[in-house]
Amino acid sequence: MAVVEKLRDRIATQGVASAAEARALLRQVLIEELHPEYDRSIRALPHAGAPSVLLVVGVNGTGKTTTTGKLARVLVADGRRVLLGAADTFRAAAADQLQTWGERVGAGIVRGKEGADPAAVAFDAVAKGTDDGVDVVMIDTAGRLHTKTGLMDELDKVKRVVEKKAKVDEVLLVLDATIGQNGLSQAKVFAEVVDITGVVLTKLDGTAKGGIVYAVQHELGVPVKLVGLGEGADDLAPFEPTAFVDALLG
Ligand SMILES: Nc1nc2c(ncn2[C@@H]2O[C@H](COP(=O)(O)OP(=O)(O)O)[C@@H](O)[C@H]2O)c(=O)[nH]1
Ligand SMILES: [Mg+2]
Repeated sequence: MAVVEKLRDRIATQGVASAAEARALLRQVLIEELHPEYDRSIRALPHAGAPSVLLVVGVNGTGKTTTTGKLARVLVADGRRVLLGAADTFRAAAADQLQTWGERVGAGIVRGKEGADPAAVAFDAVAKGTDDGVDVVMIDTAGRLHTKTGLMDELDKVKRVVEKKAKVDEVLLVLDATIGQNGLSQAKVFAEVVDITGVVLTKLDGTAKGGIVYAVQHELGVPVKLVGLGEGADDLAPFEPTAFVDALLG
């Protein structure tokens, strides 16, 4: 609606004479509505005596662990020392999956026993990262579709406990682009629990066009920072509004 209203306004005031001109205006408005001016950098620079801490949150299956692995790879390639924290302790397989990513991209891992307290594992990871002098600690969290209250308590606790040790620089919410508008309600629930600093929109390599970007940025007031374009280690890219709109318009 915001896009259509703005476009209608522009067309009326600018005396558009052809379909091509209207299309060019549509492109312009679509790009503007994505807020190209937002800061989309990932805050992953260490502080004096402490690593930067990134928390990765979202519903199960959206791509949190995969995104954690891919982003760790980008940071390692950038020359940073990265430690992963496996705070998804509900299934041993979840920590195994993260460990495999760590081995693949050259990042260490801290994991607990199956069923361990996620907040304790997150704390241990940040403590070890601080002792070892790493640059970045990335915490992969569990995201079961459980009750909102349970989710609130757990995530909130993870963040609070970590903050006893170091500042949390980024809370990245991972959303699956293929689930459309459902992503918006998920995003709202998470935003009530923790202050989201950026969104990662995954599975944009599928049939999804990712129109949810507009609603999510508008509702949360935080930028989509990264997009997932496949299951491979290199399939993560910065979100670029102009390129996104050009792909959208075909
Ligand atoms: N096609 C595609 N698949 C992805 C992407 N990101 C994650 N996946 C896949 O989605 C599934 C769930 O990912 P996972 O990281 O385990 O999700 P988590 O439960 O949120 O940790 C896996 O099969 C991933 O390979 C993406 O950007 N594109
Ligand atoms: Mg996972």
